[in-house]
Amino acid sequence: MPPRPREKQPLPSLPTGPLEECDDITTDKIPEEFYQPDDRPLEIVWRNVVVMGTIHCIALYGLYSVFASANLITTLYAFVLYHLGAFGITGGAHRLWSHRAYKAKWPLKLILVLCQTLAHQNSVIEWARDHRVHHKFQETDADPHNAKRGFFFSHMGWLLCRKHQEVKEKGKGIDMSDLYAEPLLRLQHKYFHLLMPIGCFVMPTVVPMLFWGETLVNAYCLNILRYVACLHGTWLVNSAAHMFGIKPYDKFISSTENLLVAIFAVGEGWHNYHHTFPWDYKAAEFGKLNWTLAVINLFSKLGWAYDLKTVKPEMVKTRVHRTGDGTHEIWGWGDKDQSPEDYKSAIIYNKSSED
Ligand code: ST9
Ligand code: ZN
Ligand code: ZN
Repeated sequence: MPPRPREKQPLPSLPTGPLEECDDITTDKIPEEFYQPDDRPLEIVWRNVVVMGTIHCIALYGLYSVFASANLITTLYAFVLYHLGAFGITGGAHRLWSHRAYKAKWPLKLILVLCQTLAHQNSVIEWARDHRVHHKFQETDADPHNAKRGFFFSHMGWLLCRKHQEVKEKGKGIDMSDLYAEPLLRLQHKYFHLLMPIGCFVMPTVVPMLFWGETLVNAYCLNILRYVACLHGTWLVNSAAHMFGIKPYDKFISSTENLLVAIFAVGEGWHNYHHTFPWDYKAAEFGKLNWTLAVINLFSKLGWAYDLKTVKPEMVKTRVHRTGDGTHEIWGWGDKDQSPEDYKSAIIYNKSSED
């Protein structure tokens, strides 16, 4: 459907006066009052609504089966697959391929592509394209899951309707040549419609039936439960971690530090840091609750992950000081987390005799 022309509302006049007076304005962010949400009706894709509705019903039955009839080993197996799929998303589609935050040798790339296929969140190339667009145009109409359009839209609603024309227009400008240059990713992208059903649905269902005699219904429903749970774990990063939590690194963006999301999303809940320093392979300042980081570090010991990029602590501190909301753990003189070295080495001008 061709995009309908949109009636433009007059923009509020720009604030005048010296820059210091406009303390909510940074040069690279759109101030709240200048953002005009697109209020055109969404074009719902009913096929996706039906598919998502159906798999959610099956997942609920799977949850019931966990307690009613499934082998304990099938539940443990689903738990392991959740984490493998999650690693394919976080370590692969996200930190390696969307952000190039580290480099990987081919055996690790192969593992990551297999795990990412197990998680079925589209091919790596499609996932990374949407994600790069999200970072570059966050909180605008060009952001595929723009959090300004509400919790449900940013969580899963965006997958149930056609994308905004701006996503496609602005997305064209995103360089994806590095990913198209990788034969493994081209292969996965080209044959995704064959690889995905086998990798995400058939294989995970067949294994419990063949190896420990699980019933087809239990094996299938628990696998769908694992798949749906992993989707929600990921979607929470787009919704909850763009709405609830503190902003120690940049108070001008919507993304937040969210501990619960970090748990479900195996280390991806430190989203205010991540949007501030997207090239950091830790996707967080610290290693707390960061299962993905632990696994990448393990592969780094093997030599399969290398060129791990991170941010100098001084640079983080400078940024915290410039744009943070004041909740950073090292915020403030005398903070319990301020290191004794920092305390001792600080330069204090016009020092009083009080401390
Ligand atoms: C899923 C993805 O769930 C979840 C991603 C979440 C990301 C989270 C990130 C958070 C940080 C990382 C945290 C990880 C945590 C992990 C924790 C794990 C526990 N740029 O898409 P189409 C153009 S997927 C440029 O059909 P429609 C392009 O020309 C779930 N251009 O748009 C394209 O053609 P082609 C399973 C773009 O028609 C054409 O438009 N999958 C861009 O509006 C058409 O593209 C599903 O459910 C762009 N960004 O349809 C499938 N985008 O591709 C759902 C598009 O040939 N998807 N173009 O080049 C769909 O059915 C459709 O995409 C649609 C939109 C209906 C949503
Ligand atoms: Zn985000
Ligand atoms: Zn990212």
